[in-house]
Amino acid sequence: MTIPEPTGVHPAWLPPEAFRAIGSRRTLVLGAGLLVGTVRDEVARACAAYGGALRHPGVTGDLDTRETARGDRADGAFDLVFALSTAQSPPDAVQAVRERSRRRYGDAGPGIGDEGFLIARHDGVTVVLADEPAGLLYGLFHVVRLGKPAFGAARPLERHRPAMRLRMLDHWDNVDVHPVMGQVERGYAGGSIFWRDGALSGDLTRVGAYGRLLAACGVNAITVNNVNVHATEAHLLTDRLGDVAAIADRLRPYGVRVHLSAGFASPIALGGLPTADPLDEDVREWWARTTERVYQAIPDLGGYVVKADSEGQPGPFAYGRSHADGANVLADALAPFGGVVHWRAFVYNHRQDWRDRSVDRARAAYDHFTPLDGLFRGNVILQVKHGPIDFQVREPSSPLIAAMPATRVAVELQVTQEYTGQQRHVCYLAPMWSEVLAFRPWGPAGPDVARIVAGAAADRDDIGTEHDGWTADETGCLVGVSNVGDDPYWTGHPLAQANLYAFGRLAWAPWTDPGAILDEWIDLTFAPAETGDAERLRRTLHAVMDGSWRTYERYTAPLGVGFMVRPGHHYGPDVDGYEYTPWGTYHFADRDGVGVDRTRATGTGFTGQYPPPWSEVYESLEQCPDELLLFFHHVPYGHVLHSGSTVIQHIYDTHFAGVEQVAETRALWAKLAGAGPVPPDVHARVSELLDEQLRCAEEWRDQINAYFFRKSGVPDAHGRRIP
Ligand code: GCV
Repeated sequence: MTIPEPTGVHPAWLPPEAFRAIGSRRTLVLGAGLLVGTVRDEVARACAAYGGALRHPGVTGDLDTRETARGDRADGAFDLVFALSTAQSPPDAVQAVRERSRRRYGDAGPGIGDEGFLIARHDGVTVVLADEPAGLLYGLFHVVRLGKPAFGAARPLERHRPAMRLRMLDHWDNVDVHPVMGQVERGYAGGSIFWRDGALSGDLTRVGAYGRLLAACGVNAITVNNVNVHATEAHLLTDRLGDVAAIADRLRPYGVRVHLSAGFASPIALGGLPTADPLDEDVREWWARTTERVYQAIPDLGGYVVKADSEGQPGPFAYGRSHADGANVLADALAPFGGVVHWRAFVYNHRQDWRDRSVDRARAAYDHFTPLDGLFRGNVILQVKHGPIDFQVREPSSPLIAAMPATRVAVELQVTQEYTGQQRHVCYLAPMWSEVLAFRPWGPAGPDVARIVAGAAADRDDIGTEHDGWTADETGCLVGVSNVGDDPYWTGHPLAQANLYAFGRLAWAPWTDPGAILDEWIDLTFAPAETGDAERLRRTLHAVMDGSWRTYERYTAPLGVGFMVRPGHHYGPDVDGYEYTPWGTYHFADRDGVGVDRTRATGTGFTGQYPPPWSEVYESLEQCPDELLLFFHHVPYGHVLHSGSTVIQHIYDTHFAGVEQVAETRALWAKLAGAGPVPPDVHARVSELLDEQLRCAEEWRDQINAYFFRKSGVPDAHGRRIP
């Protein structure tokens, strides 16, 4: 197969140079199947560019016709072998690696799983061994990431398996251009790569290239439409199913399965039934029949994603039914085909009375779902946003994650930067996600969020004992809302590509250091040669990106209070924009103080949703971490933080500092102009965006500082100008 490439599109982390190390070597591929074919085609392409040789004997033992022209050279010794563990008469190096694996893992085998692989270097041959074709594909991209060192001195045996079974990106893409939300809801990278103006995109080459990028960072599932399912999009389940099948065809060679966002009221909207009551026999029958047809068209569909009773989407509440009733009817329809329902826990009252201080949006998901623990079918995955509110720059972990022991739980992250600068600001999110995944709801002795989600709580003792991580129970799922569009750089801001890459890598191995992920991304994307320039590039990109999430936090809403964004589009500051609205996102600033009292003693009682020690830590004004103080407590402006500063002075200081850091970032980036591995177009695009980031950061600084100065009357201790 010739791998089609979109034109005029940035190659992201797979430029041809990233394949140099593989492409100049002699490679043997052993095995059959669609994904083995993909491995072969990738190697063939690399060999064509860099002069290496490939051999892929066909299953019958004949040489495959797609062997490279120089395949004869590959007839003898190989530098690199990709082999399925069932391969007959493999070269000695493969036998030796198998033997090593037997000694290490015992006769029962290494437990590679259907996506894992072993890698070792023996006698000058790098061997990648997998039980299933998907493992070889992930092994290939691992070798790409390693580059030249994959072929250096002997490599010890390593076993790599994903922590999460499902590593999934949700696209909030609309088929029709929505009058308010556009082609992609909360999309900051142009239009959709799937849909354009009410129809399937005319050229799906881009979708194939996307699948390739996803496989290279470990993502294996996507949804193709928005969780807000509008009228046209509802039809993807029935008469527009062919469009979904066409997308699935493009992604299948890269091991990426497609899921569909389904509207809960589809039996009415599409089936002409008078009700969508999940306990109604006709409704059950409709879902069963419809799902059967879906699987006839797309036998490997992953399943459905459902947003119900949330922000105007229909749901089971209309019929007096529970969310378990609602999810289970879809789960039953999907079960015969091995499909899953991702049921979103983002359920809250978006029409609350702002005067009513007893209602707390942070409480909603836990209050709705914990009574249902144990009532969901085994193929329901409750998809929980990582924080209790809505992807703010700083939130505590959602207490629901730890409160559903008898339910499969997925955590949802937001790769699209709705509240973190909308891909106009540099904001490398991996450090935030690492914190989210490393949070231990039961304190230091208990499992962290990554393990709870991976279903690996039981074997937590082996963490870190092997560099290949821990064993999950094959049900785990991490979801990210995609930041991709039809923009030439995929993500609008070229540096936002790193967030997409990091999402996949953290879903595969949540323990990975965000700085190390950034290094991988830099080396692949810019494929810098080993020169002084490369070192400078790495240093600069780390200086620009490592701390960018914290910088963004400094110049926006302070101390975990959240929002303060302009309602509607959510870009830029508007301190009181949501204060007197029905959305449940308030900061309660007055002349004396600011913050939301969520304590059990005097507030909404939200702190009680956490197990100890956090229920106590968050309840206590003394113990609550500074960065979440205003999420949990309403305090006077003079309240002294652990840092020694007062709340009001902290607000001033961080807002001045945040803007200075953006200015420094811009100056650092400017120095990369005209030299080194950053192409001029990328440099220019990032420079323009940094100008905008600085403008916007100054606006945030001035509005926040002026607002709190006017409310409190407390001057800045350093006498800086506050407008
Ligand atoms: C898809 C936030 C966003 C909405 C989004 C919603 C959700 O409220 O602003 O655009 O809707 O989250 O996650 O469902």
